[in-house]
Amino acid sequence: MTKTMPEARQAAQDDLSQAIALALRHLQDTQSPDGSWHGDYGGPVFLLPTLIAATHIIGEPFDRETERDFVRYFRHEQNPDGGWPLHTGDESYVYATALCYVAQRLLGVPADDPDLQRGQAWLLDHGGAADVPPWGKFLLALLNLYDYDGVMPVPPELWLLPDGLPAHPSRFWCHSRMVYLPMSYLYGIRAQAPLTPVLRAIRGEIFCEPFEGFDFRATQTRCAPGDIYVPLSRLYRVMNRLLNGYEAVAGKSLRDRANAFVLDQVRQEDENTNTICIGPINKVLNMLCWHFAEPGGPRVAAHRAQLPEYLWKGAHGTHMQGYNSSQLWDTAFAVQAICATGRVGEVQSMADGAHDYIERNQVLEDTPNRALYYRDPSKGGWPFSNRKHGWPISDCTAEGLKSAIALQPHVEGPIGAERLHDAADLILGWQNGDGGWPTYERARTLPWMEALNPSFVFADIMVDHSYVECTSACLQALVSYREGYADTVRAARIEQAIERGRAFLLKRQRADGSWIGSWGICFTYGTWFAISGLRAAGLAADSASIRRAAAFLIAHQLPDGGWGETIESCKRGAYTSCPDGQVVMTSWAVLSLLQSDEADSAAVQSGVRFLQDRQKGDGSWPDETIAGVFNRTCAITYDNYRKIFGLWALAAAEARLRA
Ligand code: LAN
Repeated sequence: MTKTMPEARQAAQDDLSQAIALALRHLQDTQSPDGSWHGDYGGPVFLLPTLIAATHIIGEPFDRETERDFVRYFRHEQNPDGGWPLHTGDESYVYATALCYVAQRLLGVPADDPDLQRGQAWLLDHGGAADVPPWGKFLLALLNLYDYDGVMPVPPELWLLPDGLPAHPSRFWCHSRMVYLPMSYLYGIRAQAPLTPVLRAIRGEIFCEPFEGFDFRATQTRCAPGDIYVPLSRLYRVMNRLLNGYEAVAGKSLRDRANAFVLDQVRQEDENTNTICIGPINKVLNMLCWHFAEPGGPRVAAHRAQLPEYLWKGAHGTHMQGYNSSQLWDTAFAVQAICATGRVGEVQSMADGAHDYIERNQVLEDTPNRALYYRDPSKGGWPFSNRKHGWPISDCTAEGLKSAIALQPHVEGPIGAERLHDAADLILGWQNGDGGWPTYERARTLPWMEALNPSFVFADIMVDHSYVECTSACLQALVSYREGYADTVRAARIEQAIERGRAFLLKRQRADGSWIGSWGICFTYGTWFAISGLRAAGLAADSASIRRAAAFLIAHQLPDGGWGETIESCKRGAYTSCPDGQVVMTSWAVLSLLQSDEADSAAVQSGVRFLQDRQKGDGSWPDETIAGVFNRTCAITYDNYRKIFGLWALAAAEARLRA
């Protein structure tokens, strides 16, 4: 007997409702005791070798079992061609191959191990250590596997220049600044591990030429062609010549003063972050600074004790993560997904736990003497991971604020209004001159400073530009804050900020209707943020901009009903489909279309069907392609995204049916 139309609709709604209940249960089952969702934040392969090099240099390696698990990870990441990728699943890079090879040798894997031999063959085929990009050469120099003559100069004296100069290091994007900081100290003192038999042996394994007598100076600006995404600019080459000239005549007393200045900055970063540091690289380099400045001292011990914070034991071995965690970020999205189901009362303890986490991890104070240490205000902000880490971020603050507000009616003892005001004020203060929002700090210099990017491998690392995602998140947060909490003065400021933010988003829309994302892959991510921001800022579902965006998404739907993009989208700046739909990207597309006048279209229905079909019996979704990215070239795993965005998209679809 065939079902009547209303019956069929009812059955479909029941199915959807069942899928949501399962996804909610799965979310509940995977919540950590602290109320957050804690998942793997791995992906970049070049990080673990840095950590292994550093623990080797300070003479405090990990226990044997962990070390074996590091090796297991390296084996898993090795490509069939013998090399290692920049991030899981990528092509082989000279950068990663040299570092992963060396790290395994330091872990005790013998040179005649067949996998290492394949790695070595690939490396030597592609230029060997002399073609490693600059950050890799720097690490090799620390290990005494490279001569400092072959390292592009990073003199600490640059910190002593007038800080009004556009190229003063204090004006760099905070991640580059905080890497450059310890690097300049280590470079300034030419820090180097003592030569041991294993290091001497490695010297003979990673070069195409004999180490002794090699012309290191000539290799400073060399980089394997396959590793290059951003070629070194002419400006940098000129500056590099000047810096080499300076190094030849640098006087001791100025160097000592500069080193002392830098070390004090390093100390403050350690104290501000409870020795976690802003990211994985400066964490390891700061530790090395103390190893050379105060060997065996308490600061080295404090750093060493915090290292495991960055490790993740996964199914294929233990690796280093891109941040100390993504807990706040994931938890804020989880809260919004839960609220979208309209069933908070059914999962009260989960909501209470998540609220606790968000409450306990808002930053409540500015950092001490912040102007001396080039820090902006922090009070009221939310970090990406936790309060201990302490660096607030614009969109993390925005998602923190949105989720705190969403939970206000549902929890006992919600976050007080004063703290919400602080968050809103911080967000208002972060807006850039172009109307968009940066990641951590208002832009401190001009976009052309990207010409001083020395990395070859990553793009957009010198300036905290305005981003579509950050702008959208901040707009949405300001709108929801204004509705319930803003006084008239703040409301007027918010009105203006929204006006400018909205204009920024509209200006960034591409001719094809899409927005490119910078921190997720890629157009589905950027477009979801932009549509959500514009709708919050008052644009109608049937406005020309949103219609064009919806048409773009519909044009890229795959035959299986889903959406899926690869990191090539980010690298090429052009939509690059996966063969099959992916749960996370499909969720972003569905969430976008539901805010457009295509909300009831067949495209949405088949997208939702795709999500339901992919869901497993326990409410989870299977592992799939990496969804996160940074600096255009490096993918990063957001382990919790499937369960959060899968649930959110289903919940939003159900709300639409009910409406
Ligand atoms: C992150 C992680 C979080 C991410 C979001 C909040 C998701 C984003 O919306 C804004 C940018 C931000 C804060 C971000 C920037 C770049 C980071 C810090 C990372 C992707 C984590 C690791 C990466 C960092 C630069 C890795 C170290 C490598 C270097 C090139 C220095």
